[in-house]
Amino acid sequence: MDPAELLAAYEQMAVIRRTEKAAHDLFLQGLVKGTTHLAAGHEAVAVGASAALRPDDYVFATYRGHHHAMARGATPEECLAELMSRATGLCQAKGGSMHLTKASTGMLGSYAIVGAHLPMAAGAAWSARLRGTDQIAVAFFGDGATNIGAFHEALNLAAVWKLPVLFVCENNLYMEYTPIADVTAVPRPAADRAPAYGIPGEVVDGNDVVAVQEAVARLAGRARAGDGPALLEAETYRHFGHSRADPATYRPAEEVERWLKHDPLDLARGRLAELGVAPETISEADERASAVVAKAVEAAKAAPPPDPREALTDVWADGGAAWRT
Ligand SMILES: Cc1ncc(C[n+]2csc(CCOP(=O)(O)OP(=O)(O)O)c2C)c(N)n1
Ligand SMILES: [Mg+2]
Repeated sequence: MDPAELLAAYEQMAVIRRTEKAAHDLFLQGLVKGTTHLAAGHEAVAVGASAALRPDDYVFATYRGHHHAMARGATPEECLAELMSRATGLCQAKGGSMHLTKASTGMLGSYAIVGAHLPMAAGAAWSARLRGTDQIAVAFFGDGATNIGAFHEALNLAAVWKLPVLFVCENNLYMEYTPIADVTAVPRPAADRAPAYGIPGEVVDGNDVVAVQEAVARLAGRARAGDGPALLEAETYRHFGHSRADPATYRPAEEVERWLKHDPLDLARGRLAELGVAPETISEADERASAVVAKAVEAAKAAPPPDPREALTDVWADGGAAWRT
């Protein structure tokens, strides 16, 4: 990334960080309907990958997907309004935190069933190949998904059919409250499984936006050229608990401290300084990010609830209700 690209990536991560903090605060104020799974700490995976993708590529995420939605063009205001069940929400309040979707920018959804979207991403990649485009699909998922059947089924078929799909694991060391290492037979829950399917498996520092961008660009290039899928394991850590108001006390204090010192925003600031970007320029990006999110919070709070008469619109592709009978 050149300095301008890295600064833009930094600002996008700063916006996501502040949006997640706002979502946490709004949840504690009782203004968020349903649960939230915040991605503060995971920003570099979404922003780095997005910087390496084309606008027409497809992205699939999990219930921990706010960062992916925003990296793929959803605004903080749309996301916060969705969390708060407002008419102006990204999915007009029909999705909520766990289902952020923006099909117009290739963000083909956030999925609450662990592992469910990996076969779907393979399907999207297959459709791209049938249609003769050179789009690729990317599925982001947690370390816990690597012990789910759908993960193995998707990898196998994607490898057999050489589909243009990337599987990107956000390994944050925990599946809910269980350390992934306690329930997995290999040290690298994702990358170590890749040889079983004959595809490349790589590990990347998921908190380093430049490293993620470079790895995804390389693996996306392979997939686009017809060389098939790959599996990337991005090491990262969540700053909040698993969901809602989980204080995450099951994580050792030294581990938390170590990872907080390896913060994606700090790393990007260090890289910007190495490239000669002035501290004031970085502060201005932070100020813009704060202003955008503060405005988004106020706009989402002020937005009206959805009209009950629209409860059944946009829930089926043709808008009809024939499927219900
Ligand atoms: C098939 C399935 N089983 C169980 C659950 C309950 N569940 C929700 S999140 C989660 C942990 C997943 O951990 P991981 O894949 O590491 O993702 P992370 O939350 O760390 O991002 C579980 C078990 C679920 N949603 N789907
Ligand atoms: Mg996890």
